[in-house]
Amino acid sequence: MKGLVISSSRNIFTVKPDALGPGRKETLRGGVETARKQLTCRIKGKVLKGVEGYGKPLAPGDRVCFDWDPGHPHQGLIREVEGRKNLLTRFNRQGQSSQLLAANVDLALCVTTPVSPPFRPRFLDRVLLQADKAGIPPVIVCNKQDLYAEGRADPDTEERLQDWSRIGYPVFRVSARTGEGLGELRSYIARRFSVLLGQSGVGKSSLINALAPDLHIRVGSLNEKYDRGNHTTAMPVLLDIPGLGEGTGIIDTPGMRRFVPDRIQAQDILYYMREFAPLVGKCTYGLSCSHRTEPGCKIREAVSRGAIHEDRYESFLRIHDELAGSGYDD
Ligand SMILES: Nc1nc2c(ncn2[C@@H]2O[C@H](COP(=O)(O)OP(=O)(O)OP(=O)(O)O)[C@@H](O)[C@H]2O)c(=O)[nH]1
Ligand SMILES: [Mg+2]
Ligand SMILES: [Zn+2]
Repeated sequence: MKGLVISSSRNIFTVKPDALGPGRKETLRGGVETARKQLTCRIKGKVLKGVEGYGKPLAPGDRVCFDWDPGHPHQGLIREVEGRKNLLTRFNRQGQSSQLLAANVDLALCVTTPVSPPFRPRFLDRVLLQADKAGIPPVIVCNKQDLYAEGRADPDTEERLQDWSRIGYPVFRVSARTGEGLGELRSYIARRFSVLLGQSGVGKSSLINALAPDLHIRVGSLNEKYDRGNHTTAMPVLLDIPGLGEGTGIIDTPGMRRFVPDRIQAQDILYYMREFAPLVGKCTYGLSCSHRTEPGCKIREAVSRGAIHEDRYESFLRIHDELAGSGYDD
């Protein structure tokens, strides 16, 4: 039997079995009713082939093959994960391992706010880097537009949004509270699988509620409120959103305080920063240029003529230093 991973907590996975065709009801214990439900699954044996080296080996969006668990009635044993189209991860400092956030998605919705929590462009630059590395097209969603009217918004926000847009990222300005801008976002994500990413409190879960008020999912998943500052029990979860068209799904992820890029070597960052990438290797010192003090540096030249925003350059320097110093690259 095959199914879709909805969420994972420790070594327990929630899997939605594929709908069974006519005449195949009996193969799924409990009949067709079970086919629509979510099943609790464990992994057969100790490790899942091909996905060693991760804290939790499966992410929402993974497709798995499973059998019935002889030891646990109505539960499954996962024996295999199907090849992934893509995989979004981040580096977990505490666990010193990759944390899987989402698999097989079409879009990464990177959520930010002009204030409350404070606008943090550097956090977003890290998320954009990771999504581009994973080959998942990122989209920027600036939520809480209603706060502009209150005059509390960080004045840098609009400038950075325009710059991200200039370098090729779609930008949506929305408010989960007033509904502003949600129509466009709704049509953009319809019939696709997206993952929501962002700091705690930017309104990821509120956006899901606003985008799909008619959600028919388990109340537990929808109402589950991730404690800010305490992410021990929080986990990414896939929500089915049939109201936006067949095949629409969103993976809600726990709010993160920091985003440490995963499985990217310091010297490769520039390949995944869109406006830097065409300049790689063009400096006078070629690939050995650190883009800091060397004469004939094309990156710094691009910064001074405005082709690279100063703040993106600053993001590059900081991410580089963090990855170069951490020693976990593989
Ligand atoms: N003013 C305003 N507040 C909003 C908006 N969207 C969400 N909020 C508020 O922001 C707070 C956080 O919203 P959540 O949806 O829980 O944020 P989250 O990103 O899911 O947070 P985590 O689950 O901790 O990662 C709540 O108090 C919301 O009511 C908005 O568009 N405008
Ligand atoms: Mg949330
Ligand atoms: Zn250089």
